Amino acid sequence: MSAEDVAGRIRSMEIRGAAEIARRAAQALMEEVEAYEGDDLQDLRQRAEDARDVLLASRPTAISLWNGVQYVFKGTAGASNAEEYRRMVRDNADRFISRSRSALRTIGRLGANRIRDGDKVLTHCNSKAAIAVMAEAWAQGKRFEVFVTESRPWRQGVLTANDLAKLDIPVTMIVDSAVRYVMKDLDLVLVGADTIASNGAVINKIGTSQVALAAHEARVPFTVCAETFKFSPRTIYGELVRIEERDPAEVVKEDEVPPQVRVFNPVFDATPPEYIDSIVTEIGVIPPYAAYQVIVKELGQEFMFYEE
Ligand code: RUB
Repeated sequence: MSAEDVAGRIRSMEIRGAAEIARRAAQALMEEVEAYEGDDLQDLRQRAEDARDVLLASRPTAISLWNGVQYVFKGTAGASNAEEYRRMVRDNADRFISRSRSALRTIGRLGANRIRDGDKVLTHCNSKAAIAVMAEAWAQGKRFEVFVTESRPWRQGVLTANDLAKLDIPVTMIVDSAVRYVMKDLDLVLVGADTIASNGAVINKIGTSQVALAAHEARVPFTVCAETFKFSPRTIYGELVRIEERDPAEVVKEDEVPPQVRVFNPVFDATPPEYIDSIVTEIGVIPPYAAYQVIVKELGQEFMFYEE
């Protein structure tokens, strides 16, 4: 599939979720360079960089996409011919995809320790990392139930409810505004992340920060499940995370309200670190305040350059 096709599918939400968009972008870059039959390095480089720009523009908030793309281009500046460049992109993309899959398995194992028999867990939106944790705990024989928010306007909660029901995990769906009402009866909140800033703030599906606020009030641990490639090196440079706004028609159909009604549809929000109990990553369960160290130590030098 061309990068243009993949970017279109990311924009239309056919491909969604922070880790998945990063993996599919890496795959698309690999396919772009493989489809190039010539042997002109400059030409190939231009083709790959154009593909990169199209992919990066497809969804602005998730740093996973940017980190994944950076990973694919690692070392390619030193390629001396088209074949070497092609091989580097292919190897990097393969490595990124397999590392991201293995990170998900590790997060599942580490996060499962946080779930106890009889727990009532709440999750918001549809995060493969949060689901990996619940799937692993269930596979270990723990018995618990999960409250799933609807996650308006795209209703990713329906996907999550289906994912969990397939594993036989008992699920109760609620509307987003019922979160505070049920929170007093819950034991744990598990969510994913699109981006984690250097100060430990977590950017995830709109409404996540309200869930965190309700959890904080009710003293329910609020746990984020996220691979290290969700941490943002760009925030170390003081850059603010850009929150994507989508089409108002996702919230209300055009004929439902008169044209003078403005509809605001932000897709993500930021949960401050003080409401976050822990972040489950593939390198361990860490406090949100360790985000800076993760960025510097784990993402390493290769991510520490920055150019727009
Ligand atoms: C998805 C969302 C998910 C994160 C993490 O939003 O907010 O919680 O992307 O997902 P959208 P994962 O549906 O708008 O992409 O753990 O699968 O990477």
